[in-house]
Formats: sequence, structure tokens, C-alpha cells
Amino acid sequence: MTTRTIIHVDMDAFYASIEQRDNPSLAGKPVIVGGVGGQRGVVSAASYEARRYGVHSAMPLKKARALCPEGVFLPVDMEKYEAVSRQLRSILCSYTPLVEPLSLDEAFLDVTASIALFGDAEKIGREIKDRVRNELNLTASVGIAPNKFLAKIASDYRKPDGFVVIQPGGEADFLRDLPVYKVYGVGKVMARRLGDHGIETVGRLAEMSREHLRRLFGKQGEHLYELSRGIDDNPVIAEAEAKSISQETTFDVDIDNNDELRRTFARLSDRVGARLREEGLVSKTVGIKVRLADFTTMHRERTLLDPVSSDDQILSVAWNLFRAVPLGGQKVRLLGVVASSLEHPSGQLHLFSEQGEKNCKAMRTIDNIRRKFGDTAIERASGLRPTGENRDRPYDKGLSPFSPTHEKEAEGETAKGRRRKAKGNKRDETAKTKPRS
Ligand code: DCP
Ligand code: MG
Repeated sequence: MTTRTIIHVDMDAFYASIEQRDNPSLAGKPVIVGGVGGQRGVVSAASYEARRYGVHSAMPLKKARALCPEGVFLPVDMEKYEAVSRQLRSILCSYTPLVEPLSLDEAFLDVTASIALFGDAEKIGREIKDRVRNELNLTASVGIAPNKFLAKIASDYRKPDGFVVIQPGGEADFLRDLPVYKVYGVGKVMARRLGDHGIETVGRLAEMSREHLRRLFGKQGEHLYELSRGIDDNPVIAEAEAKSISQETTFDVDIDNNDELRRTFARLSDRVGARLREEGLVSKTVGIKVRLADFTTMHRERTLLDPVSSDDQILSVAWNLFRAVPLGGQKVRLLGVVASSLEHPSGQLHLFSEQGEKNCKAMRTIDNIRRKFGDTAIERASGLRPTGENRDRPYDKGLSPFSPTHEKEAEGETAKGRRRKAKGNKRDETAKTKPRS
């Protein structure tokens, strides 16, 4: 097994802390960020003061209001949080190029090779916390461990403002009393199944043999066996190698209006496109996520002959994928757009053709304006176009047929195992950079 030193950084009550920072009269108050004032909406972030009332992320705002009537309720301001996220990233990247963001407010760093330059991992971890406090006026929790799995548990262990180090060899002691649901990937269902077998803690799990766990839980059982011993050999994947960029939104009220659905896809495609261009990447696979009113969640994706990074191209594929999704008469609760199979463009035709170059410049100008004045400063006509049949298929030639199982032949290339797992209803309006799996 590889010997590594991993740091996991996770900001405390991220959206809520930024709001408290920017409005000092909110310091020490229960602050709840979420929704945009619609009939429905969920809590995105709750300050630690609000958590004392039992308020937490993903809880309906209505319930949060009932639990905490004196709370200060604020709408989500993504632009602001994304700007802070970029500042955070630049602090993290000053210690190692091996930074893998998991969401706006958390990232893994592999500092194994940085130690010679910056001092040991504890010194780096402390310095990151200090810089976050001094430069961003916020607090971060830091976990340090020999692998990602343990580092993530460590950063969560003493939140907020936590600093926890798990030394090599200290894994078993650390994990012994940890409840199984704290293990990344153990959802409610698995925790219940483990509970049915009398397994409540990781220590108890570690007493099981590999065979026994395999018999009970199949392949997942083997994975649990490894994790219960603190074994995790997954490397940190630096951002440039990130496997996908995605953007999703949950509607305040479920919708079935085609124009509105298409406008939403246009907005999500714009954001994904902007991120791709910001990173200097193109995408060979465009996918969508659709969650229906009854929470059925579907993923569809299509692998393209030529990689794309333009908003229109992404929208075109996303919309065509969406039109083939069986809605069964239900309204839509959540939409997402994901670009994966990311590459650095090397002499890609449409990007470097004369027209492509012009389009590229135009898109970058739009990106800059949006960055300055917000997403709605410029709306693209294509997002507003009527949703008639085959209106927008100029990029469709060369697209592979897709199958709902995600296992498909794409122009001679097999797109395997791209199935994207629904991560629950985690983000209300969120951007993600996913690691290579
Ligand atoms: N977020 C969201 N919807 C959720 C969960 C989180 O929109 N269901 C957003 C708001 C959070 C941010 O992502 O501020 C970071 O998520 P975390 O899970 O790290 O939660 P916090 O940073 O708010 O709290 P903490 O990390 O201190 O537990
Ligand atoms: Mg956080």
C-alpha cells in the first residue's frame, strides 16, 4: 500500500458563515441560508447557532422556520460563495498541486511530497487554518491522516474549527467507537442493515471477517471490511484531471412547463460551459440528471464524436437527452447537467477553426460579464427558443445513441461504468467537480 499524507479541509457552515462574516450584526445569531423565497425550498446551510434548534441542511425551510422562529433566513447567493471557494482553492493550491475539490467548501490535499518544502503535515494544516481565518475571515476544519477516508472523518470529528490528526497506526483506536453511519458511503439503508446484524460501530464492523461481510453484503461488504480497518488506497486526483463538472438545481415548486425546463437547462449548460472554459477543458460526454416529483432520479448521458465546451452544444445534447426521459406524467423536481470525460483540447477542430476561435472569444467575453454582473446579465437566445421538435440538433450528427443503462458503444468507443450515483438531495444549487473514480 502507498504511504501518503492526506489533508482534508472542510469549511464550517460555509454559506451561513460567509453571510455572518459579511454582516457582522448576524454574528452569534442563528442564520439559515436556503431557497429563494418560493413556496418550497430547503435549508442549504445552517450556522452552528441554528443547529442548536435542530435545523440542518436539506431540511424543508418551513420546518426550519417552525423550529427556529427567531432565525435569520437568507437566500442562497451562489456568486458570492463561488468567489470565496476560488479564494480557498488558491490557498490550498499554494501547498501542493494535488488538490481535489469535492464541493465548493471542501477538498483533499496530498501533501506527501510537500512536507520537505513546507514542514510536516500538521504545520501545513495549521497554516491553512490560519490563512483561512486571516485572509477569508472564516473558519475551516482540518483532518490529517494517511488516506482520504480517514482524513475526511478526521475533519468532521471536531467541527467547527476542528483540527484532528490520525497518525499511521492510530486508525483502529480512532475508528473503534465511531458509529457506522459516519463511514463515507454508508447510507441510512446500509446503517439500518448493519444495525440489524448488531453492528453499530466501526469497531464492531472490524471484528467481522471479510468472508462474513461478503456473505452478508456482497461486494459492498468487502469494501466495508477495508474501511473498518482504515484501509483506503484511493489517490487524490488533482483538479485538472477531474472527471466531471456538473451543475444542478432543485425547483422551489415542481414544474412541467417545457419552456421553463429548457430555460433551466440553458442556465445549467451555461454554467457548466463556463467552468469548462475556465479550466481550459472540453468534454466528450454530456449527461443530465432528472429527479421527478416522487423522487425517482434518472441519469442519461451521451458520448460525442467531438468534445464540446460551448454552452449551446451542451444545451443541445442535454435537451435532446431530456426529451427521451419518461416522465410518466410527473412534474420535475430537480435538473442537472454534467460534463464528463474531460480533456485538454489538443488541436480540436471546432475550437481552433476560425469560426470556433471567434465563438470562443465571444463566450469568454460573456463569461467575464457574467462573472462581474451575475448569471442573468446576459441570457442566451437559445435558452428561450421554443421547444419544438429537433430545433437544436446542429451538433447531433456524430452523436452516439444512448442507452439508459449508460453502457454504450460510442463511435467505436465503449463508455463503461459511467453510471453516476444519485447523491441524495444534497445540493440545492450547486457546482461539483467530481474526482475520477
Ligand atoms: N449545501 C447545500 N445543500 C445541502 C448541503 C450543503 O446547498 N444539502 C451547501 C451549503 C453548505 C455547503 O454546501 O454551506 C457546504 O456543505 P457542508 O456539507 O460542508 O456543510 P456546511 O459547510 O454548511 O457545514 P459543516 O461543514 O460545518 O458541517
Ligand atoms: Mg462544510
